[in-house]
Amino acid sequence: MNSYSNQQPVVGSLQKSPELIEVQIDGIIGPTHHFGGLGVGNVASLANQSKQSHPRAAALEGAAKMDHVASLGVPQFFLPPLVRPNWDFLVRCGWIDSKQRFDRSKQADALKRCADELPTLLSAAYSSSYMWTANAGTFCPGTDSVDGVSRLVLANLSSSLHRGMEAVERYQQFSDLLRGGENVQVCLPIPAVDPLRDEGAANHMRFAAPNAGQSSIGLHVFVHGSGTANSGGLSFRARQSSLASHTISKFLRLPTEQTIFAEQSPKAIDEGVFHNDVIATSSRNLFLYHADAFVNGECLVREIRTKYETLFGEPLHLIRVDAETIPLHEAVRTYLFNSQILSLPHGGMHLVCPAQCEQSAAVRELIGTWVADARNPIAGVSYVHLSESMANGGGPACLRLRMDWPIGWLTSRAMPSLAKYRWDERSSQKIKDWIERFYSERLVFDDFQRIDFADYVTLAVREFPFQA
Ligand code: SUG
Repeated sequence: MNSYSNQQPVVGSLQKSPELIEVQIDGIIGPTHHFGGLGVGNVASLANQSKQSHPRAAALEGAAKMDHVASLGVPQFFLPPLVRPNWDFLVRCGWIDSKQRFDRSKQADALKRCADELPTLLSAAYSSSYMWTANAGTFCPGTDSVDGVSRLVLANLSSSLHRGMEAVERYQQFSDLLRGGENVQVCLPIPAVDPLRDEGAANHMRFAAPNAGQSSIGLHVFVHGSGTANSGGLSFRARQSSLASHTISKFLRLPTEQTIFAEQSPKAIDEGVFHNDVIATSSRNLFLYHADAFVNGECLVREIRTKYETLFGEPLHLIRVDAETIPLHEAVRTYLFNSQILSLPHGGMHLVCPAQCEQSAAVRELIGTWVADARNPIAGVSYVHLSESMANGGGPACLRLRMDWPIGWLTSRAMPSLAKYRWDERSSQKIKDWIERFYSERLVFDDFQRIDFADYVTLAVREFPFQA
């Protein structure tokens, strides 16, 4: 076994692709979407624990966001929901014997006992957290890696009880999505152990030249939390470890001059910044960040700027938001930095912000100044309602994995699954019909202990119109 035993066979020949296109891949919000209070350091999830959820409205909100992004001319894809409850998880936690896992009366008994005795585990087994696809993994196009191979490394999500189970199923889905792709590997997560806890693209930013045709390389910034617990007696634990970020950068075969590591401010983590994408974001030549996001923030920004200008010979647009303008807690409440920055096909960038940003006068005005300022690439803004996902700490950018694909993939006949998972008018309508048919309007924790409910939500996912 060599040191890259996690590596999958390379498909196709080694060839650098000259041009990349940014695509968005959203996870469909599942029929068991609920408020389990499971999000580590996630203040919205903790505050809304046990409230009644609205799975149908949640899934339709997610679908409306995809409709909107696709209508802007941006390539939009989706991933099917996963089957929940996750019986493998319940077997491994000892609630049902593996030989009896298909026995309905044993299942019914397991659900009831787990609900009574360790409800948190049952909530995790039913979680729809796979919907936040930004945490699925970290992608690097072959244009950036020293061996010219594009890689997606799935995230182990080992900080969270309910999220650590997503990776294997997501690995299968991404392998299907990218099947036949030239020179690409979908890779299993790095080991799911505490020192290697990895949260995927939510803690990663890729900077690039302003126009895709100019230069295809990228500058990668990996963001991690502090080593152990937060300093100063603070309460939330960092989800991404430094060792995981370094391991992923090596796995992706990135050259040192295209890699930067940054540390999240413990104070920000403690105010609910459980992922970097809650407080900073980027796209190509734009860096949008809160002044209190990082340890030694100004030093980091200088490093990013210097490396960027050396690599691309172009200025980097920096937009810094100070605490006096938007305090950390307001940034977290409105999820301003979790807006999606889209590069539109005819030029310019467009922000897709949570409706909470529009409802805050200070944030709305600030966004207005960015749009009006012709010196930065932001040309427009729209606001989307994601009330159910937001109540679990998931904004527009959490719901999607952004990937810079070689442009040829979009028309490649060798990649049949891309058409299957493309979000267009036809798939959108079929999926919305399926949501209307199967999703309940309201859901509370007690539903989880009913075997007929478990059967029903399992059937719903099996009837999803676009299966792998
Ligand atoms: O991991 N919420 C998710 C939200 C993920 C947001 N993603 C990004 N920032 N990219 C999380 O904390 C809450 C589930 C619950 O409480 O039931 C949850 O998992």
